[in-house]
Amino acid sequence: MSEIQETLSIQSEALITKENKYGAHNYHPLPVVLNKGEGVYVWDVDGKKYYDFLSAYSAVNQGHCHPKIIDAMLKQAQTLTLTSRAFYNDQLGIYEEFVTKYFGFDKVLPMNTGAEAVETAIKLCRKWAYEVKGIAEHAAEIIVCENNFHGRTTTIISFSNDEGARKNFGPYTAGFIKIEYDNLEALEKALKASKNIAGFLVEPIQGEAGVYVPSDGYLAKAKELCAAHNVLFIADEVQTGIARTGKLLAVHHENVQPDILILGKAISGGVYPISAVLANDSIMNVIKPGQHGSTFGGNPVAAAVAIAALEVVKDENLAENAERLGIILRKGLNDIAAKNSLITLVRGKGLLNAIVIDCNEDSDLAWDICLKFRDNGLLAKPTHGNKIRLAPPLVITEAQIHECLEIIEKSLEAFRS
Ligand code: IF1
Repeated sequence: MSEIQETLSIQSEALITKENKYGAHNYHPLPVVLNKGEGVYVWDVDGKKYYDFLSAYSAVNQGHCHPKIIDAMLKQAQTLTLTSRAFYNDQLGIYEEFVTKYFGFDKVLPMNTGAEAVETAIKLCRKWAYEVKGIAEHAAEIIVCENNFHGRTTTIISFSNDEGARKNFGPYTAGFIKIEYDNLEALEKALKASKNIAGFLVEPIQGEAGVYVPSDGYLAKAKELCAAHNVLFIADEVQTGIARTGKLLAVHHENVQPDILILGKAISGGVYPISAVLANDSIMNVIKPGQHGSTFGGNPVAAAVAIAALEVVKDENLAENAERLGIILRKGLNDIAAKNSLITLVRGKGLLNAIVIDCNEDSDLAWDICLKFRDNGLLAKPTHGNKIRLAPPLVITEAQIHECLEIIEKSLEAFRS
C-alpha cells in the first residue's frame, strides 16, 4: 500500500509520525492531516482545501462547524456541561420532548456513541422479550444480517462476520442468528424456526458492506413479517439516518416506523458524540432505574447540540437536498463509468453512495485512486478494498457536485489502462 507520499509537507509528515509512534495502530488513515473545516470543505495543515466526501462517515451531514450548532454548543458549554443523571438538568427534558416528537416515538434513551446505542437497543429488546413477550430467561435470540456493521463492542462484534473486526476478541456473546441481507425468505424462515426470536436488527442500507441498498420493499415487508411474529423491528440508522439518504430516515422510503430506532453520528452534526434509542412506551417502559445508563448520556451540552443539529436538518431542507443532488451525483458517476471501465458499478441512495472499482478486494487500486482524489482536492476512503464511499455533507450545492464530478473524472483518467 502506498504510504506517506513525497508530496506531504514536513509538518504533515511529523504529525503522522507522532500518531504512528504514540497512537494504537487501529486505523490506517489516508495520508492527509486536517486542521480546519467549514461546510463541505476541510483544509490540511498546509492550507490546501478539499471537498470532504466522507463527512466523518455521515456524521457531518450539516456541514463542518455549522454556526448554529457551534453556537448552541458554546452557549451551553459556558453554562452547564454535565450533571450526570443523578440529578435533573434544565436541557434534557426539552431535548427529549423535541427528539421524540421529531421522530414520532413516545420515549428516547440518550447515549453517546453509535455502538452504545446499539448495545442499548439489544438490551432493551431482550428485556422486552422476557418481560412482555414472555420468552424464557436467557433464551431470547436476535436476528441480524450477514455483512452487518453495528459497532465495535464485544457483543456487537460477536455477530459480525468481518474477520478483522472479530478475530481473537472472543469468547463471543451468544443469542444472535445471522441471515442473508435483503433476503425475505431467509427472514421468514428464521422467524418461523424459533419461538424465541425477540428482534430483527438491520441497517436500512449496509454502509460498511459498500453502500449495499436492499431491494425495493425489503424493509416494509421485513417489518410486516416481524409484526406478524411479535418480533421487534430494530433499525440501525446510525449511518443512514438524519437525511443522509434523501429522507429523514432511510426507513421512510418505505413508510416504515421501526419498533426501536437507533441514531448516532449526525444527530449532533458531528460536533459531539451523541446517540439515541427511540421506542414507544410499551417497549421503553421495561427499563427501570438502575438497569441502564451512562455518565455522559443526555448531558446538557448534548441536549442543546442535538436540538440545534436537528433544527438545521429541517431549516435547510437537507433531506430534499440529499435526494435531489444524489440523483445528479449518481447520474454524473454513471456517465463517467460509461467512459471509464474502472468504475464497474455506481450505487446508493440520496448522498450515501459508492463506486465499485474494477479490481479485487486485496488490490491497492481503490486506495491509490483515493490518493489521486486527494491530490486533486477531494477526500474519500475505500471500503472493503474495491469500493469507494462518496458521501459529502448534505449542504453541498449542485454547482459543487459538478465540480466534484470533474475532480473524480480527471482523477480516474490517470488510471486508465
Ligand atoms: C469506525 C463503517 C461507516 C454504523 C452503524 C453503528 C455504528 C456505525 C450502522 C457505530 C459506525 C462507523 C464507525 C467507523 C467506521 C464507520 C463506518 F465503515 F464501518 F461502516 F460509517 F460506514 N451502526 N460506523 O455505521 O457507531 O460507535 O462508531 O459511533 O471507524 O469504526 P460508533
